[in-house]
Amino acid sequence: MGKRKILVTGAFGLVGTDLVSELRKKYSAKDIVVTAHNTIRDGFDVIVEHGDVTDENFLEKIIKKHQITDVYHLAGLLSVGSEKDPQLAWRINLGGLKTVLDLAVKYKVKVFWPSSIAAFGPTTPKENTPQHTVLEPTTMYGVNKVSGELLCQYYNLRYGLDVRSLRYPGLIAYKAPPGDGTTEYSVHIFYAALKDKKYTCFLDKNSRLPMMFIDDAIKGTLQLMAAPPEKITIRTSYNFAAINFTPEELVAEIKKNMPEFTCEYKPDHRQKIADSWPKSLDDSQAKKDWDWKPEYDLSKMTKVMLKEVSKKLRSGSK
Ligand code: AKB
Repeated sequence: MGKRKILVTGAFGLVGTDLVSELRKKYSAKDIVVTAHNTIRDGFDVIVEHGDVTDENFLEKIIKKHQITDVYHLAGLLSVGSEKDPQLAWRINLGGLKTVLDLAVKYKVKVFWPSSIAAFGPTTPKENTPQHTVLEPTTMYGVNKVSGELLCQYYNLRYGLDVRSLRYPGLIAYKAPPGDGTTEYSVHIFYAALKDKKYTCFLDKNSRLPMMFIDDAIKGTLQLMAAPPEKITIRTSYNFAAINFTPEELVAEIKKNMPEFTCEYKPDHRQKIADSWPKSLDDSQAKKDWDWKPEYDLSKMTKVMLKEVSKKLRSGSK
């Protein structure tokens, strides 16, 4: 494998922020390019290109200029944001992906694109959801994810494109603020616990969902991208799992460290989205193909989140 030049879109989001820090341990600052919307401030010691990632000319210019070999295409709207504006979600989530895939074929670039547990729907088996199963999501975000997965597989079959994907569960991270998603209650809760000692949860206390600490997610993403192509047997998107818990279980874990913390539950429109998703996933294919193994359980993740979010709040950053 020759010298790699990496492009990350959506680099300022929850996944992108941690991914770029981890990539920086392996690659020099001049070998990583991130795209940023014009309004976003620069925050990394890597090359920042300002522009709109759905603009094909902009992306093509960057890929050519920096001779990009690998793209992590993370830019997109999450589940709640997509329900607010389904037309925009289609344009960004699907239109953006199609543009990246077309350019990747043209310039022989390797692609990572995140799918999500949102690809599943109410008719999918909820427990230990298999890799190959019913995909009938009822959210625009989920429709984008299933369409995107099929598009990735098609580009691999039709054009031989090396595109790889993971069905991310709810991701819990502290470096970047949470986006407009459903599983994001599990990030907001830490800020509220440390600032106000109380939180009002927008999901029911018994809503069990698949979740993962960000360090595991980044480790798995880089492992998948580093695996030899012959090991990749799934070109739609791999089931990817670590832990699963309910809001009530997370609250109990936070209370072990902060007994004064209280939480009340006021489920809103986001409950319907959560109810349409699985409770746990079978990720044996990822384990078999590229040795996937998570490290963080609920207790370890909670301790790190409390420590790091508290440090962040003390330092005054958001
Ligand atoms: C969301 O809740 O929208 C995301 C996801 C599970 O893809 N965190």
